[in-house]
Amino acid sequence: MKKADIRRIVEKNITDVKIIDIHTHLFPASFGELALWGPDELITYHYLIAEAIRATHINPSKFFGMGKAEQADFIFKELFINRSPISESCRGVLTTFSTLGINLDSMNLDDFRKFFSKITIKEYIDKVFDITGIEKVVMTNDPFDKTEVAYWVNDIEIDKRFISALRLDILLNDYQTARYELIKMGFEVGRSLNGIAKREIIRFLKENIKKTNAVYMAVSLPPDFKMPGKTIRNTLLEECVFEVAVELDIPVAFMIGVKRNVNPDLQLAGGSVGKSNIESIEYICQKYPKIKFMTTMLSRENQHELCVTARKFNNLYLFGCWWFLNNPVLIEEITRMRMELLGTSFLPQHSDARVFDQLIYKWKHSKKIISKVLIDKYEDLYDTGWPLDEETMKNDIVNLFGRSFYNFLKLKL
Ligand code: HDL
Ligand code: ZN
Repeated sequence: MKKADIRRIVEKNITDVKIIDIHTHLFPASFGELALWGPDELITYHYLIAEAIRATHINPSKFFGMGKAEQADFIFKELFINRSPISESCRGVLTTFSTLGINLDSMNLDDFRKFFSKITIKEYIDKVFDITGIEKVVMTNDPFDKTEVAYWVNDIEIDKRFISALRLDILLNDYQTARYELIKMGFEVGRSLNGIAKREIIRFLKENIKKTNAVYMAVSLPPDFKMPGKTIRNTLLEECVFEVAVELDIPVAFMIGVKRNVNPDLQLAGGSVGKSNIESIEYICQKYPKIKFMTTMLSRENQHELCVTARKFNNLYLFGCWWFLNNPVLIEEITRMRMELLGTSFLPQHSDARVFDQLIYKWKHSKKIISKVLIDKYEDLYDTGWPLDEETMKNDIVNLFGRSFYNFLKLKL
């Protein structure tokens, strides 16, 4: 192989690779109003709401008083017409439209809406999976979300491309609310978190994992999350969640560093980021060697120490450039750091998509950056004289876009 072949081989294999997207907020078409798609959902993504309110100083309650189409018209005019749509979230919308073959010349949102009026959601989901090469998406399934739970009750048919993950934010971050709901669901969880309550919570976890066929349990945690320590959350984690993780050999995903409602006026767009405590990760990996911990942290400042920690514990699996890190400059920096410290034993990206259309731009943008990093790393490798070959490179790329998720977590999907 010549050094000049590396670019072509990497670009071809990254273009063709089948993707497993291990963290999204997507639902199959059978979940009705929960399955979001189309230009108005795409343009009113909470990232763009935050940018539009910042740019225009519109009163948030005035903005949220508008209907969905009116909000989309407002954002489109303010961020895509009156200003250069140069932010990553704006650029993403345009990447999606142009990848779908929509001509942007008119920059007329009603024109763009016409494209979507001719296609059903099922046809569109097939089209998006086809364009992106995504094989599976992992959902975020909240057992306390009444709207979602209603869909699970009547034995709904689940599109095989959608895999479940049990999201435990309410249980672990708002136990009083969870306890109240658990009692209504028929679980015996009294005032104190005693033996009976813990057994009932374990039953709740196992029943929901079984019902949804969840492949991991996940929780997002604030920057002040600390283990060890005598808190309700830590007791629930160590004496319920981790018990189930060991018994069912199911991974636990920690997503650490989110400050919810820093500006509540922005609703879902009001969350922010804080540097978190890496010693807590060291503690859980050390104390629970049988549990596989998938971890992503939201603060850029945590990334290097997280990579080093992953070198210390082979039950720690890093994934994605989450949320405020899902920008080209940080995806490149973090992917380089991980590859140089961990080889290929991590998952560079997940989409976090809430709207189907986002899969198109989030993956197109990330593939371009991961490709650039890989070409650079392979060229460095080539210079050592190591006999690089196309098969090995292809295998690395298949791993980096999802197979390592299966292998590391021994998932038989
Ligand atoms: O907690 C999470 O899973 C985050 O991804 C939030 O859903 C956040 O609002 C988001 O969509 N980030 O991309
Ligand atoms: Zn998410």
